[in-house]
Amino acid sequence: MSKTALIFGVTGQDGSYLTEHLLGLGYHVIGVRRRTSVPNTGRVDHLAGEPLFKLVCGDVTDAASVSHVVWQAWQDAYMEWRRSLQIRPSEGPRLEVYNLAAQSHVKASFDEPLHTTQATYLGCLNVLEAIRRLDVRQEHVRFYQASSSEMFGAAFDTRARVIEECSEGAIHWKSMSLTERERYQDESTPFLPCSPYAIAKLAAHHAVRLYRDAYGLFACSGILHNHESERRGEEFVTRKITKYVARWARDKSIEPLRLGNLNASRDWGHAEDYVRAMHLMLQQEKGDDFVICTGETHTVREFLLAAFKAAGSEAENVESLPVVIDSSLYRPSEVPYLRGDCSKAKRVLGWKPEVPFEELVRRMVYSDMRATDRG
Ligand code: NAP
Ligand code: G4F
Repeated sequence: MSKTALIFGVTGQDGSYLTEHLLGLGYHVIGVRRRTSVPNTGRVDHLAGEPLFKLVCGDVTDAASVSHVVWQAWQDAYMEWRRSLQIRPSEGPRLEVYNLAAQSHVKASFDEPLHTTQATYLGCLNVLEAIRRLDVRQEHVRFYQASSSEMFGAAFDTRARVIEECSEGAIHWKSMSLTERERYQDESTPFLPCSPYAIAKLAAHHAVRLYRDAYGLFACSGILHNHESERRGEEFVTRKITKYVARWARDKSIEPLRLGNLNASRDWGHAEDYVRAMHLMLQQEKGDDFVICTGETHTVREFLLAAFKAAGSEAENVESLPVVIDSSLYRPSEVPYLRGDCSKAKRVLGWKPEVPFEELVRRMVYSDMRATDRG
């Protein structure tokens, strides 16, 4: 079958990996980038010469531009299908729409709650509406929404207990008295969002379910736990750490690294693994929601130690590292503990993560070391 993909958020970490994955599968890929005063295409510039890839301009907060881009992509998918009919019979045109666009930084969402809501919730609604108004049968247009484990927030309201135990000293989340049900987040875990970003993502998540139930759209939400990579934005904690460690490995006299809460625990996987899951969700018989994760959790402190270790440090605790705690980097409200259970994705999609924690950290540190050496 001839397939065309439209990716909102193509210039981001996941957008670039998803584009590579889909091109590898023979898709025509249309990437939507927003107009910026300086270039924002660094993560996809290497794909510029690909015959099956093109970039178009659009902004998810602008309903007119979204509906034009979606309509044009559907025309492209239709024409592509007509052309492919001369070569092989086909069931019909197929357009897959991936909405990865968002203001994705949690701390920034406390400073820009309205902008975050517009990009992260209304952006998704604009795409859903544009698809609904195409008025084509659901097997022809399929939709993926980038939902987030951040929506779980303080699921089961573990927050108060975590904060209490933490303030008493060196108690790590993993030794917390979590019940078995609280230990992992899966598709049935309640949501208790703790940031404007998480609230916007949850609103979008519910909109996807509504459009699936009310209008019969083929729509999926991937509830993805944190995933990082060599292309991760530099303001997220993992990349901030690996970038610093790479510089420190070359010059031990640099200013110390300033970080916020080291006790938060995250389920960190590699983005390349997670984009495979996005694609698999749209190949099923019906739209559904899936948690995507590794099932392991590590504190920021553990990530920090692993990153320094990858650069040759033998430090066993953070106190002997060049790190200072900066309270201005704490969030007004924090998600203390994330650890997913992706049994459903394993069973239904046949998906599993390939990159373990230590390898993820090593890959990021080595990549930043190479970049540091290049200057
Ligand atoms: P990212 O690197 O921050 O990429 C976000 C993308 O959205 C960028 O291409 C950005 O464009 C684009 N964008 C922002 N506002 C836009 C607008 N108004 N119109 C059009 N495009 C806009 O994020 P990511 O890590 O790749 O994550 C992809 C998606 O998954 C996001 O929705 C994120 O919230 C969600 N998610 C991420 C994780 C994770 O751990 N990475 C986990 C769960 C969910 P610019 O390049 O111009 O800024
Ligand atoms: O790297 P982070 O900013 O990621 P966060 O907040 O978990 O959000 C990421 O994952 C979500 C999925 O769960 C996505 F939906 C979202 O788009 C994004 O990709 O922070 C991770 C942890 C937090 O607990 C934070 O308080 O690290 C802690 N932290 C400590 N010092 C810091 C810092 N975070 C940042 N960004 N910068 C620091 O200096």
